[in-house]
Amino acid sequence: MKIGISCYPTVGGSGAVATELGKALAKRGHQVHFIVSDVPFRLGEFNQNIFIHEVDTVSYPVLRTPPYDFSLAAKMADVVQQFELDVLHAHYALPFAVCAFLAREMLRGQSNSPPVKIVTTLHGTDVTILAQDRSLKEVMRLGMEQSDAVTAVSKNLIAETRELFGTTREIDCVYNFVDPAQFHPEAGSSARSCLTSAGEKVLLHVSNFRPVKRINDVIQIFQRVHRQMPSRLWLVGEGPELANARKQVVDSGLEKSVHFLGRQDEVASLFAGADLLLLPSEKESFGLVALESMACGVPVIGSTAGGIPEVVVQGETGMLRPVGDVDGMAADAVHLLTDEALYRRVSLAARRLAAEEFNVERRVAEYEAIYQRLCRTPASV
Ligand code: GMT
Repeated sequence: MKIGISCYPTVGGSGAVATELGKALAKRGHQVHFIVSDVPFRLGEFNQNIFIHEVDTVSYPVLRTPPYDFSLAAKMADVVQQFELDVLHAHYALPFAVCAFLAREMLRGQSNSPPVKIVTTLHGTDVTILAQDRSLKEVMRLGMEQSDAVTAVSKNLIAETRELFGTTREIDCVYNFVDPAQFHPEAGSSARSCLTSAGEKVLLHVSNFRPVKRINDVIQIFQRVHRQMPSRLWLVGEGPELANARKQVVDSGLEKSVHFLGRQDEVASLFAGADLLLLPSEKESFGLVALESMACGVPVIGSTAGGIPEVVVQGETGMLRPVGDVDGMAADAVHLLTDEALYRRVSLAARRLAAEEFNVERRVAEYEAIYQRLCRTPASV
């Protein structure tokens, strides 16, 4: 099949999932066209089935901001027509689903082939944050209604979407996935030997440092653990809460034990070098980082927000507490780090669950089945 993918290419879980999906589809012999503002950050090595189409924007003094969404829709239409795409897959409802709809409208009546099928994947904050704004909500509703299929990355996100939009439309749950050959336990991690001394435990947090990630809680949990055992905290990523986090670390006197590692493209070895992942988020539709961490055999200490309990099995592959319970999360972390047999059991179970239940092959086949189902049915327009 010929599949177009649009996503945020430079940061965040939705871009990572879209890129890994494109790579996996290309390996399975599909022709994949990324229609994006930039080269996706996880693209990696050359694949002859992958094509990148960068969106150019127009600037003109009358325009206060370049109309990126219109340029994207035009580029989508161009690529659909030129390469005769079967499917346009929008990762994140805004703007991608709506731009895909515009592109299909622009091509209406221009060829004898059936209109391109639109698949929209809801990733989380498109529903839980952006759609809280009434005007954006209605634009997003249009994007969903005009999609031939809508998927969401967890059952919890489907429930939230149904409740917020009052819709009963079919939404397929396709969980995020991981490649266990890429994310796996690693003996003698170089990150660990550079950044820690013998006998120290490593707690890791990876995010885009948005308020929903509760970085303040991450540091508070670490502070409590640090009081009880030699340990380090690795903070990976950047975003609006970074400055506050730096201040909190200094105010807590933890500068020597907390490492701000900034944005990293190659996160697998950082996961593999850690003992625990901290994910105390306020909202989290799935928690791709939790899955990647589990695949590396690193248990998750986190909150019960959103879809996290669908990924992290309480007491088996990690430990979860209600949002904000930093004392409980710190106690769980200490418990896991001090009971060797328990840690080994949880770490093995985490690795197994990630590699089996959330294996890239299994989940990509689900997307493939959706594309095939749509392309067999008559067009919805
Ligand atoms: O976590 C973020 O803020 C980034 C966001 C994104 O859209 O890139 O991630 C969302 O999509 C990921 C991939 O499906 C999910 O694993 C994350 O849980 C989800 N983030 C939230 O719901 C906050």
